[in-house]
Amino acid sequence: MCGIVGAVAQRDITPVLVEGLKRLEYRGYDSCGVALYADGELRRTRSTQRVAELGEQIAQDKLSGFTGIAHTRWATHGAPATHNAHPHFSALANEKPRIALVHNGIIENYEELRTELEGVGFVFESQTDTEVIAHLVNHLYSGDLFEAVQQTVRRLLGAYAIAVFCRDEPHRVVGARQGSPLVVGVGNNENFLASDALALAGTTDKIIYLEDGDVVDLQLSRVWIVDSEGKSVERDTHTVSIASGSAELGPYRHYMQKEIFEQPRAVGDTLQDIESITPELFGDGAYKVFKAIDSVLILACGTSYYAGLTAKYWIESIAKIPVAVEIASEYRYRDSVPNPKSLVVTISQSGETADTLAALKHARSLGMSHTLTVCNVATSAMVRECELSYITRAGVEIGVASTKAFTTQLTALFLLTLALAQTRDLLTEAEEAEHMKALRHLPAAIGAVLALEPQIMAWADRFASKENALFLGRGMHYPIAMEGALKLKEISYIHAEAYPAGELKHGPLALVTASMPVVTIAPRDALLEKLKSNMQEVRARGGELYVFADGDSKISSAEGMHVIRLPEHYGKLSPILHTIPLQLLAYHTACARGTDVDKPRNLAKSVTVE
Ligand code: HGA
Repeated sequence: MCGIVGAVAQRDITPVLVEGLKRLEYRGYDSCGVALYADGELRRTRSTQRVAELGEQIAQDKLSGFTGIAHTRWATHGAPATHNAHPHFSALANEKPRIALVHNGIIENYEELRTELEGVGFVFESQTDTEVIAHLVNHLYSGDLFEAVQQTVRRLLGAYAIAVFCRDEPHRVVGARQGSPLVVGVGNNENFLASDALALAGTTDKIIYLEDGDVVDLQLSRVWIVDSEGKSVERDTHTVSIASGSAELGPYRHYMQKEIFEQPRAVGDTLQDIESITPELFGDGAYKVFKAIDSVLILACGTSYYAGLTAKYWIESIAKIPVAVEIASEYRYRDSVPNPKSLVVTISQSGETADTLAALKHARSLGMSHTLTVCNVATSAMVRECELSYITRAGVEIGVASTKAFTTQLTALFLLTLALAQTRDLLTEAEEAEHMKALRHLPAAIGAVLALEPQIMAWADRFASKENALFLGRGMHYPIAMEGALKLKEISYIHAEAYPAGELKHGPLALVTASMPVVTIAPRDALLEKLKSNMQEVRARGGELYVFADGDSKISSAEGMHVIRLPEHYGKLSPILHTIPLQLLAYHTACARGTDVDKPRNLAKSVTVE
């Protein structure tokens, strides 16, 4: 989603701003822009092309300066067009622009503010909600930008991270956040702002994570933060190491392919040489929390939601604790019956997913104080907000369609299942040893599934000409079928739906014809015989089956039935292995259709707006 970079320095900071935007590019955006202070005035370059082209345009425009802000925009209000791209300027009538501003998030009361500001003479150039903030800062400005921004944010409803600077105070950038991430990068006689520390890799590794309600004043050798009450606050400075190498594509065609093939490493790293199961893997005090709870409420969105649904099968079967899984954006707006003894588990790759963060806060406001997050970013808001956490070690995930983040989430959730079972004396030493053995072997088992790529590519060529597909699974493989369908629709734009196979005859069978491929996840588990009957229902209607079977199941290819065999059945961890071929099928189908695999249309990475 949108990205922010800002800087106040004594050198030309254009390269820092452009490089920062490049590092945030993978999140998806539709336009970008940079504004700088130069020769006594504000100047900007904006583009609906890629950041690389913006860089060229900046060079042509001879734009340079010591103070500036930059942005990648993923439109929420107003079409993706140059006039809606950030930075937005605000000028008083017949004057040159005085305020430049970039914004991530959504201002909910923008219409009312717009009417008010138009009433006092401000002229709007865009359809964005953002532009009202720029004019409001200008309206409230009386010589002190920091003061004006503090007054401005008191009038805003919604979510925002902003960076703003003023022509009349050129050695100052002011930032503020509420519900959208923003960090300060501390430099040597220069300071920076960014929506993610990743943007500042190579510039500074000294990072301050701002909290909701904070407003920060950045000057050359001063970082001053006030909280939502206007009180001066100290926030810790962290030294972060950001592996810039992870952004290299290496021998792969796309980041998604690279990330699919990184899964043995990512899952292995997530298991971190764990010798045995203990609740403390989730943080100090986890044992007490796990003892105190009587149910689990999982809150998540998209792919993470499917990880949560899989975990429900594991936790209820192994730890015997009732689990509810809710889509975060729905949960926060519905009347629910809160259980203070529930463990609230949030799942988010970035730890900044706006819907999930809001759902977490909502659960807490209902009196549920036991919170745990499974997250890929140790420094994220989600980890800071939760009592307990497990950090997956997927590494930076650049492809918008999540792959290694999903399988590492599943790995972490399986560990959580075992820790919960142990706390309830439902895990014998022998069972623990057996599960640990399977977990340790998991990276190698994933490697064996990845070797099926050539066979899956052959299927993908056939899928490329389809417009619809059905995915079937049963039991704990039903959420994997949903994830497979989501992957296919996200990147190949083929309409795909998933059903628990037993539901076929209750409706979707009406869609089955020879032109509808039916992807079936067929592990050798207790439901296999039932599943085979469901497959017959498809065949009897002329439907074409594409079956991912386990090596030790007796399903063979026949007319209208194509079978790819995975290694032998992998027990409770089978959903992780069965995810891999579905990722490869989606990936190669998208390649065959020539879509933009890493940046699918209309989608963005780390969804930081509601
Ligand atoms: N609402 C603003 C910013 C959108 C955003 O943060 N996207 O991630 C706009 O539409 O320009």
